[in-house]
Amino acid sequence: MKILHTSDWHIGRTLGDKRRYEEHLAFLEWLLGILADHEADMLLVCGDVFDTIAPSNKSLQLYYEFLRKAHDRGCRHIVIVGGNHDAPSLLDAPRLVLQSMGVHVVGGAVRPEEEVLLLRDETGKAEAIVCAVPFLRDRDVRQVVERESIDDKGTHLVTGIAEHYRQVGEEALCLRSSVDPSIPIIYTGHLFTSGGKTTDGDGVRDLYVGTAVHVDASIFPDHADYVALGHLHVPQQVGDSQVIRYSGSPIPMGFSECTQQKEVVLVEFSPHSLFPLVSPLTVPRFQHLEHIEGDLEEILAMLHDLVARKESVWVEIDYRGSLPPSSLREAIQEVTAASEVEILRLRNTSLGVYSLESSGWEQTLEDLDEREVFRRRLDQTELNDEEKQQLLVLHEQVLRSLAEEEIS
Ligand SMILES: [Mn+2]
Repeated sequence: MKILHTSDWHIGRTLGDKRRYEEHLAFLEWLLGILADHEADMLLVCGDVFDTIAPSNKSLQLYYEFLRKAHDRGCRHIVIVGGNHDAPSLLDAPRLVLQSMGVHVVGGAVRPEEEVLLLRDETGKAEAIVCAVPFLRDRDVRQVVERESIDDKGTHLVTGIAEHYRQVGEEALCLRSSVDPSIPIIYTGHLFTSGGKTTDGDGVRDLYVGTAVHVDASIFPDHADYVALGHLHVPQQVGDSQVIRYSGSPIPMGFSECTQQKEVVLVEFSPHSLFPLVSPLTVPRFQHLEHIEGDLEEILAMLHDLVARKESVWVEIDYRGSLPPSSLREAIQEVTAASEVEILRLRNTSLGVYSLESSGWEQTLEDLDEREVFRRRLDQTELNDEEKQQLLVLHEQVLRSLAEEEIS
């Protein structure tokens, strides 16, 4: 049984004013090739299929066409779970139609027994159990308790998530012993496990706002033969375990990920063995992103090198120096004009970057997250520290409830 594990496609993602459909299309075509080359029986997509809850028609088309092609080329089972970026109802809507192509969708949490899928080969023989657990929202896993503090909420949420996995695990074990004790049980998840690596600005939202809600890998049942995770964009195994892994995002979400090697994970179970062979496969780079920083001379030298490569490069520049933006732009344009090098973002690290006030330097809201904007706004008020702190807590609560709200 060969399984490919991937997550965090974020179809529809943009970078600056650049749309990234071509990269996604190239990745999905590549993935079809990999599925065929390895004769994979199953594909697991562990959340954040789309970048937003209301993906464009173009994004939907990429997704559906991929599913159809993967099915046509012999991938028997495709299991898709929702992430925090996905609208569960959007993923779930075509569920019955997709089922006929061996595509199993769990967009949002359902009862534990409904998340446990028994998958059969073409002869009807059971070949694997997949516990298709999506991103778990607060309302999925616990009762709201009146007057609880934010810390309590976090603790209750972690307990709720652990309890959900425990119940799913019980169902799965029970099912395996009644069907065939030699088939693997595979779990999915879209969450942040303690100790996980992230990079700045990789778009990994703090899922459980205002709390230090990171679940421990011990919430995954001991009998799990493989745990396929999504949410973190850096490919990594969790702790010492070879079989609890994040595949990471297949394309860099932003400049902070531009030097990262992107992967999908091949997981192979030989017959009657519950110890899989796990091999990460490198995803090619479909668009060259480059982050450069330095003074004028250094920046221009690096740009010259990039221009000489004669390939499309999207560049983020952090400039250190005192040239006004117009002169800097002019100097840069002299080098990059008529080349395939495009500057998507230009910042001055010694001037104004951390100020919202116009300094002549380009700064977009995209450079900041909502907390940072709010914090800066607070700094401009006459409020005392205690008042600021209270407002920060309230702001966190608002963000948290927004993140939990179902938008259909
Ligand atoms: Mn993601």
